[in-house]
Amino acid sequence: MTEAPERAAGPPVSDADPFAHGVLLDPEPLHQALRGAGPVVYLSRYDVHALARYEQVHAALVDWQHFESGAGVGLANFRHEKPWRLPSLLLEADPPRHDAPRRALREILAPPALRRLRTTWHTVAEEIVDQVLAGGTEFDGVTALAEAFPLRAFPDAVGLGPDGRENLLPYGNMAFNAFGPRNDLVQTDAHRVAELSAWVNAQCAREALSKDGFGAAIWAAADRGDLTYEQAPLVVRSLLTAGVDTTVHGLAACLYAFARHPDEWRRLRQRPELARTAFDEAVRWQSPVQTFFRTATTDVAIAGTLIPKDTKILMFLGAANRDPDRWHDPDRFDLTRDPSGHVGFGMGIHQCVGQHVARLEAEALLTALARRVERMELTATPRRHPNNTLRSWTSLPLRIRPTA
Ligand code: 8QM
Repeated sequence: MTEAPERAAGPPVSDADPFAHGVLLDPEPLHQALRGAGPVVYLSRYDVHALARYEQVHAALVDWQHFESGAGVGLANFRHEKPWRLPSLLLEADPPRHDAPRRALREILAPPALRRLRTTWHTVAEEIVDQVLAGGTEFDGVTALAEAFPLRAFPDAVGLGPDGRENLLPYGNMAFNAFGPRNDLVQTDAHRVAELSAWVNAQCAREALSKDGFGAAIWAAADRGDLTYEQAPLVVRSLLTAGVDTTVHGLAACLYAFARHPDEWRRLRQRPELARTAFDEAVRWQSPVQTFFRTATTDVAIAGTLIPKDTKILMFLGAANRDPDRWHDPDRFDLTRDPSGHVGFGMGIHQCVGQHVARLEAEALLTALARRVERMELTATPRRHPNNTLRSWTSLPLRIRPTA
């Protein structure tokens, strides 16, 4: 009896480096090659199996029983390597330990809990847009809008004090690099790990937080016994790690999309209620979080390829979000499509718990812009910033035409 040929041959092998600067800055060519090579590709450089097609990425995301998060969702396997910080109780945990923190945070960030933020954030967004337009019609969309708005709205909503907020983006950049290999991007920030971690950890204490924010709500969940007092500060830390850079680069993706697609901006201006769909379509199209790993809990087959127990699987969310077998004309930013089902927020039990917060931020900023801006265009090539996980930007040089 001979083995089935595909089994004997094993999966296609690639020596590509998904974390090389060139690939991080322009990932689509690699994504296309990996999707084309097969449902599973072995990446020899990192000794991991990779998934780039929607079907397999989706299947791995929803199967937490075979693909665990507790061994870390980066390249490092926490069963063999010491993590750079205490593991997250949400992202880097599996049921049953994952469930109480998840339930507590889900309630705190659910749409009903966000209702009182809506008016505040629409006002903040209008102030920021007015202020930017008062300064002229040419500006950098990253600093003036994509960073400025969430950096004002979100830390206030968490209840952070006024000092040290400039540490949030560098901390996030470091944390998202840490999911990748220990390459030059990780080395560059190595001298700031202790300082930035100390600042973030200090902000998670009850005394550091206002009485009425998400942070206080997390501590109140501990008072009710929904969380332990040991868990509360780590759940606050999740907000500070996951809640800033992701939104900044999601909003930057929106600005980039609309600057490149003036017809879609016209459509949004006619129907501002499309703002949330526009944000999800931008998240699909750009995938601010590009990749995450899982670890096989047992020997498990994916599309006929054996993934050995305790080895890492790399999921290309960005590639799945542009898989032509799932999406019509996937490279097109298109407000008439239904982007739901994209895996830019993940899928399954770990799917982004802050997605309603992110959508509310996007809705506030995009509707404020839609009211004041008739057209936006790029005046120079936008610049991306390489990060091992995030598709991030340093500048989007924009020129806008204000409404009459
Ligand atoms: C990524 O610390 C955390 O809990 C955490 C960090 C990063 C993320 C999620 C959670 C997905 C945005």
